[in-house]
Amino acid sequence: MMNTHTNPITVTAFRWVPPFAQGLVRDLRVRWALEEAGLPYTAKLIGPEDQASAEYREWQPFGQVPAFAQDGLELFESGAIVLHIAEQSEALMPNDAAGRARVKTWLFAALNSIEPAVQELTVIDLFHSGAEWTKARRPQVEDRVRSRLGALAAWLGERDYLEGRYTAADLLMVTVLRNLRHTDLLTQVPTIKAYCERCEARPAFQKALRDQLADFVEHPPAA
Ligand SMILES: N[C@@H](CCC(=O)N[C@@H](CS)C(=O)NCC(=O)O)C(=O)O
Repeated sequence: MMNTHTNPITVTAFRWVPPFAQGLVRDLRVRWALEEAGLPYTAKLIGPEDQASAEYREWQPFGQVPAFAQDGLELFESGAIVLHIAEQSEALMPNDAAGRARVKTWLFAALNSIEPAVQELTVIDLFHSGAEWTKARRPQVEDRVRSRLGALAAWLGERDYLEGRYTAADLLMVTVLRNLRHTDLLTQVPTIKAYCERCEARPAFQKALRDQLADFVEHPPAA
């Protein structure tokens, strides 16, 4: 599908985050999608003061990143933004109706069937590491993640991508799975490890990651 937009795209991202979050912040999804689609954009870097402002809440009601703007259209939710971009670019979604519906199915699967389990583990490990309550909860959460990874690996089987060719669904799935980088869970499932590496080797991903990290380097926290 032809891209009919000509006006600049703005995407919000954090000015800086601690190293454990660098390369994981969800504007990466949007940057990656825009790179795949060949759409230039400007990153609007924000901090806590912007997140709390009434102006930003008008754009992103929860004060989070990413948010997207183009031609007076303001969007939030990384999944919705990636879908919006994919709908303009065959690089991210096939043209046929059935193919598009399958991609959307996997977009939701990434965000709704995989991300909740991954995120719960991330919250425990990165934000509450060592807390007493995690000792009972973590093994259950890890089991749930393993079970989801097992099911995903079974689906992938010999496939290179979720739906035959690389699509926005793979983009979202991989950005979700990257949140397990502090564990060995992906390494233990070679099919998924190879799948992530295949997607992350794409020049568009490499560029998006470089650009997110470069912004953090340029805006270190005040000493
Ligand atoms: N469901 C939202 C989640 C956005 C989100 O959690 N963003 C994080 C960065 S990855 C954030 O802004 N955290 C700061 C906060 O919640 O105040 C999306 O996918 O866009």
